[in-house]
This record gives sequence, C-alpha cells and structure tokens, in this order.
Amino acid sequence: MANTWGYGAMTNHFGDVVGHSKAIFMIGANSAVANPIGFKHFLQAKDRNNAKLIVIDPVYTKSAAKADHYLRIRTGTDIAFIYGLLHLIFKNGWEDKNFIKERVYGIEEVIEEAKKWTPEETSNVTGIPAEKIIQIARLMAKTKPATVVWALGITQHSTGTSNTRILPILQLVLGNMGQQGGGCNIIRGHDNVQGSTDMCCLADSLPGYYGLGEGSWKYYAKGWGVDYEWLQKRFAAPKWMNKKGFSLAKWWQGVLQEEKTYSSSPIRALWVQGTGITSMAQTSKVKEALDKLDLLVIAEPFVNEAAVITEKTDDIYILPVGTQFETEGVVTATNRTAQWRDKVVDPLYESKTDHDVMFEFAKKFGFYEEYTRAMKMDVVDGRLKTVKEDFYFADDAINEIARIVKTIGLGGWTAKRLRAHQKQWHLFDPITLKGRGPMKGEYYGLPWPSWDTKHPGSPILYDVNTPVNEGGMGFRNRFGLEHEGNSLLADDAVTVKGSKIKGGYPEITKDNIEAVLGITLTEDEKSKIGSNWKTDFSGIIQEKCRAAGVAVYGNAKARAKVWTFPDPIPKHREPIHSPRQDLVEKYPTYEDQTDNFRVDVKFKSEQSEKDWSKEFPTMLVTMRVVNLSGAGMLERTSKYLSHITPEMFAHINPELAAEYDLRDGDEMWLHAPQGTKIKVKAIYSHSVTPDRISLPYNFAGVMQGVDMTMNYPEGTKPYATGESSNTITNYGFDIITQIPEFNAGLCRVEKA
Ligand SMILES: Nc1nc2c(c(=O)[nH]1)N[C@H]1C(S)=C(S)[C@@H](COP(=O)(O)OP(=O)(O)OC[C@H]3O[C@@H](n4cnc5c(=O)[nH]c(N)nc54)[C@H](O)[C@@H]3O)O[C@H]1N2
Ligand SMILES: Nc1nc2c(c(=O)[nH]1)N[C@H]1C(S)=C(S)[C@@H](COP(=O)(O)OP(=O)(O)OC[C@H]3O[C@@H](n4cnc5c(=O)[nH]c(N)nc54)[C@H](O)[C@@H]3O)O[C@H]1N2
Ligand SMILES: [Mo]
Repeated sequence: MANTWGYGAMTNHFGDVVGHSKAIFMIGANSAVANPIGFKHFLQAKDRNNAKLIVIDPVYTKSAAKADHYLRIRTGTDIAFIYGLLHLIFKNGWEDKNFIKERVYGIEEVIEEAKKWTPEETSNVTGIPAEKIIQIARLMAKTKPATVVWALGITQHSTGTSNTRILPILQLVLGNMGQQGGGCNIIRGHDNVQGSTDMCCLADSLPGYYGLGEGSWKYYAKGWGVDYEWLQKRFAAPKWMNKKGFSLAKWWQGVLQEEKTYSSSPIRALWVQGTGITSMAQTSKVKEALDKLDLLVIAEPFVNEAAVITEKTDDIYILPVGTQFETEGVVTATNRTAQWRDKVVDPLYESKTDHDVMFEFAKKFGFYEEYTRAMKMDVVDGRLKTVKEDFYFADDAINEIARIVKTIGLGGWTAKRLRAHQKQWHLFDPITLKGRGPMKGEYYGLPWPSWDTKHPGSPILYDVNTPVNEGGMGFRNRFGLEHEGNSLLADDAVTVKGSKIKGGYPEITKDNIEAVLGITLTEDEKSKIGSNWKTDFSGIIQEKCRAAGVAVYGNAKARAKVWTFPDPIPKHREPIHSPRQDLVEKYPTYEDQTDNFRVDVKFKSEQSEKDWSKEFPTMLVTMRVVNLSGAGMLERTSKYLSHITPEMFAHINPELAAEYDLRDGDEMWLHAPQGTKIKVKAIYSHSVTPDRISLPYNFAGVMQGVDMTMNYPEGTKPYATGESSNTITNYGFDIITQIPEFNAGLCRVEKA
C-alpha cells in the first residue's frame, strides 16, 4: 500500500509566491521543519515583496518564529476561525463582489453561516483573541494578492475534508483565486506524493481520479488493451469492482471486524510496499491485525517495523527493494510539475526495483502479458494500436499514462518532453517557470494540465487572463450544467483570454462539440472521437478546442456548496475527543457511519460516550522533526541523524510538568482514551502551552512499555527506537477520506 495523505495540489507554485505574494497565510503547516526549501521561498517573499507571514498553529513552531503574526489556535477549530474572518469580511463589504457573482456558485449559505461567527464566538471556540481575529481579517482583505498555504494540520481531522474546503472558499471570497501571488498552495508531503495521488494509489479510484464506475473500467480496459470481462473476473464477484476497497487508515478493521455484507473481510494477507506501518493511527489495533494475518509480505529497502511489532513468527517475507537512486522515471512535485529522474546505480545486492517486483508478481499470478500490454501500444491515426513487441521502462510507462490520463491533463507528459526538460532545466525562469531558447513556450516540468504534446503546461490554475494555449483556463465544469435551476457555468463576463467562445461553456463531449465550438466534424472524425474529452483517445476533441482557445473541461463556476457531502457547506464540529465538553452539544460531530471503505466508523457514539476531558485533560498534537521522516526507519538507521533525537520524547510546558512533578528529561506515561499508553521522555518546551503536549511520530520498536527490538533481524536494529506516538493518537477519522485524526486528541500525563 502506498501512502497518499493530504489532498489537493498547489494552484500556484513557490516561484510565484516569491514573485508576487504580498501575504502568506500559513495554517496547519510547519514548513520551516517539514519543507525547508519551500519555506525559503516564503522568506524570500518577505524580503522581496515585504510579504506578511501569518502563521496559525496550536504550537509555537519554527515557522511561527519567522512570522509577522502568530495565532495560537485550539486544534480542530480552523473552520470556526475562517468563518470568523468571513463574518468580518462580509460585514464590512470587503468581499470581491464581481468575482463571486461571475465565478462562484452557492455562496449564500456560507454568508448565512458566517453571520453566527462573531469575533466573540470565534474567540470562544478557537482560543484566538478577538482583536487578533479582527486584525487578520483586515489584513487579508486589504493585502492583495495573498496566498493560503496549508498542509497536514488541516487535513488530519474528522472534519479534514471541510477544512480543505473552507480555505479555498476564503480565497474565492477575496478574489485571490486564479491570480498571480494568490491561490491555495497546499504543500504536499513525501517525494512524489502528488504523483502517487494522481495515479490514485488509493482504494477508491482508478488512476487520474476516474473513480470506479463501469464507464471508467471500460475506458481503462480499452486503454490497457484488455477485455472488460477479463478485468471483471479478477474480482471475487462483479460488485466488488465498483466498491471502494479498504483504506490504509483502517485495513486493520477489515482483519478484525466480523463479516459484513459490504466487505470482503476478513483480510488474510497483507502486502506492504512503501509505507511504514507505525505511521498509521491505532498502532495497537494494527498490531492485533498483523498478528492475525495468514501472510505478511514487505517489499522495501529497509526492515519495515511491521515485521517487528508483531508477535507473528512465520509467513513473514521481506523482499529487498532498491531505493529511488536505483531506478529511473518520473515524479510529480507539489506544484503539479513532472521531473524525470535518472538512475544513479543499479539495484544493490539481490534487491530489485519496485516495478520489477510488481512484474515478477504479475508473472507468478499469470497476468504479466495483460499487465504490460499498454506499454506496447500507441494511438495511430486516431486509433489505439499495438505498435511494438516489447517495452522500455520507464519511458513506455509514462507514455501510457499520457495516453490515458486526460482528467487532469497529463496528455502532454511524454517521456521525450520530460527528459528534455530535465536536461535543460537551466533554461527555465524560477519565478515564472517560462523556458528560454529551445525550451521557449513551455513551462518547467509541464505543470498539469498539459492537455497534449503541444500544450506548455499550466503554472497557475484557473487563470482566465492567460489564453488556454499558454496555460490559462476557467474553473472546471464537473457537476452538471445547473443545480436547483441555477446555471453552473461561468458568467457571460468571464471569457478566457483569446477564446473564441464568450463567457462560460460546458465540458466538451462528442454530442456538444459541434454546437459549442461552432464547427462540423467529418464522418471520419466522428468515427474516431471518444464520447467525451476524458475518454477521447483520438485527441480530436483537444485538437478542436485548441484551435478555438477553449479548455476541454469547460469554463464553469467554482462551487462553494457540495450538495452530496454530509456538510454541503463546511461546518465547525468539535473533535471527537474534545477538551470543551460545553461546546460538544452546540457543535456535535457527525452521526456514525457504516460502510465507508468497507468498514464502520464511530463518530457520535464515541464523542457522546462520556466527558472524555475529565479523565484526559491534556490536548495532544503530533509534530515533525527535521532529522526524521515518516515512520522514521530510514533515518533511525543513520548514526548521525539518530544522534539528534536518540530517544522518543514529548514537548511539555514546564508548568504542566510541575503539576506532575516531572523534571526536564524525566520519563512519563501518556494515556489515551482507547485505553493505550506510551512511555516517553518529557522535554521542557515553551512551544506548547500548559494545556497541550506535542509528540514526534517517527519512532517505533517499543509498544506500551514493551521493548520489541529483539524482533529486528540480526544486524538491522536501528540506532534509535522508541514508542510510536500512534499508539495513543486518538480514535477518529475524516468523514470522507478516512484520514486519521492525528492532530486533535486528548491524553493524560502520569509520572513514570
Ligand atoms: N501521528 C502522526 N502520524 C502520521 C502523521 C502525523 O502528522 N502524525 N503524518 C502522516 C503522513 S502525512 C504520512 S505521509 C505518513 C508517512 O508515513 P509513511 O508512509 O510510513 O512514511 P515513510 O516512513 O517515509 O514510509 C515509507 C516506507 O517506505 C520505505 N521506502 C523508501 N523508499 C522506498 C522505495 O523506493 N520503494 C519501496 N518499496 N519502499 C521504500 C521506507 O523504508 C519506509 O519504511 O505518516 C502519517 N502518520
Ligand atoms: N523532516 C521531515 N520533513 C517532512 C516529513 C517528516 O516526517 N520529516 N514528512 C513529510 C510529509 S509526509 C508531510 S505530509 C509534510 C507535512 O508537512 P506539515 O503539515 O507542514 O508538517 P507538520 O509538522 O505535520 O505540521 C502541521 C502543523 O499543523 C499544526 N496543527 C495541528 N493541528 C492543527 C489544527 O487543528 N489547526 C491548525 N491550524 N494547525 C494544526 C501542528 O502543530 C503542526 O505545526 O512534511 C513532509 N516533510
Ligand atoms: Mo504526508
């Protein structure tokens, strides 16, 4: 299972922030530690543009230390805070009225909700002083363009999806979207996490966010050159083909839960490739599930601690995989650009590359030919054909992606172009991404959408002041033409620069292309064209749209309201384990859920079980440290990196420590609502107030006080081991995506 936490992509890019942003509104991110190279750009924007840096975080972080304004927020209350800003923006008429009228749908309910969030109520819920809320509302209203930056402090909540929606709403209201220096710059985590998201290493979609509908499977069957029926037979029963699978966050429940009609549980075998097992919440449940499996296979360069924390003693296989230095291919950066990477050395010793492991798997299970067939195909004269006997990895893999993934516009990402960009990167401007000399007319890394091989890429999304063929576009027409009798297309006033069509227009399909573009297709074209722009292998739709300066995906309104979600407009809801019992009744969490990614998820039943804050009075947030990453196995096997943080620890305010008679460096137990505990070192720090504790999440090898390090195969024990914070991160998952609520929980301190 690969890991693709966090969602969204940057609408703009780091160079654009340096060049144009006047304010950087950073919420739920600590880039100074988690993304130091990215953060350097924010500091440059401060120097060059006198940009104001605003940091909103429950912890006084290293990023906060560089901020012009630091707002200490209570975890899980960002929606309340943003409504507090919107309240003042609407009340003072500071919103961008034209932008909203012409390019936004469904803002009325947001305006209504914002009325409730007076500075006093916002302050009561968030813990941010009312004067500070007023000051920041004014600053954001008066400072244009401003960019909004977020990362995992926003997504890792039971309301994570709503959190990620309220921030773009703020930018739409301020008219900062589709502008240089504006937008939402959502900083992605791992190397290539954007690429793995785009390839949908997820349980609920085919690559390119095509979903799991029958039409999508049929399109892919065609693209892969295999029969749809053959694909269907790969599943135990046809119905599973269209159902979301188990998620990375809750696969363990698929092992432990009783048989359910909507799941294929119990899971009996687990294949882990590229995720450290202790990075998931509920580690004690993960351990229980590992213990119960029939088979555990781990394919990776290090000894994944899945093999260490389990009591299981047989049927565990560790397959050695090379690192990214031992392979070549394409990765996608946080700003939607592709980068070609060369191989540095061949795979060491008996290890294999990730793709060779998968090829061997496909051979053993008898589907290698089907698995690799599309790499030997191409589009010839508007039709898909097999064109060669053999393939060359990775070039033919990326060419296959370019041929099939239309939704986000990967059509232009051929191996040839991406290799050329890598060789010529000195010819691109870091602020505009524009190329010079032989690279003139292209943007570095062809930021998607790059609709086809003649398209230069799109450095700033939704920019209607740039022609489509130079990277401009409106908002995507994705949810139909109208809702409740209102048009979802952009207003007549919004014509994308240079477009033949005035105002908004729908996504382009076989049925509407002639009418919308005012053209006539030949019979030959009609016989080749796909049913819509997302499924058109022939490239004809894109070609005709280019000639008209039209974006294939339409020119629509952004929607502030998602009528299919549990909360159509974002609503503040208290974390499942809230320190404010008085607010739980007023802002309760969601109803419990059945069958989300094939498991049941508790919300209200857990929240209302009791006043958790009585037994667990201290808030718990997790943090990143610069010398360790993810589950930490890579760095803890380095003597030098381990030396910086040799032991698992927690940051604790000396005042809270004093309550429990803890000296700096003493051992303490931290207890969690689910009945688990960890033993860690208390490190005094004023970055946290006395009501909260902050923990790194990068340790493993010890569980609830029990040392399991004898389980590392000989010679592989890392220099640093310790308790995983995820043994005590509280139960709780996002209502849509199931990302764990890593950042809003409670705990109790006890001197060890
Ligand atoms: N409490 C808490 N928990 C969290 C978070 C948090 O903020 N707080 N953050 C969450 C987030 S955002 C993320 S992304 C996850 C990260 O957690 P993980 O996804 O577990 O991240 P890594 O430890 O980097 O895991 C990568 C694993 O892949 C292996 N690996 C490295 N290179 C390769 C390769 O080329 N091929 C293969 N096959 N394997 C390779 C590494 O050895 C490692 O074991 O943690 C999540 N967990
Ligand atoms: N050195 C190092 N670098 C990394 C990683 C690593 O493990 N180590 N991991 C990589 C990965 S996978 C990712 S996803 C990125 C993550 O990058 P970031 O998200 O920037 O990193 P975090 O340290 O998780 O920062 C999240 C911040 O949000 C705050 N926060 C928690 N809850 C809330 C809340 O409710 N509201 C608000 N406003 N803030 C909140 C936390 O206190 C924390 O400071 O980092 C990447 N870079
Ligand atoms: Mo991440």
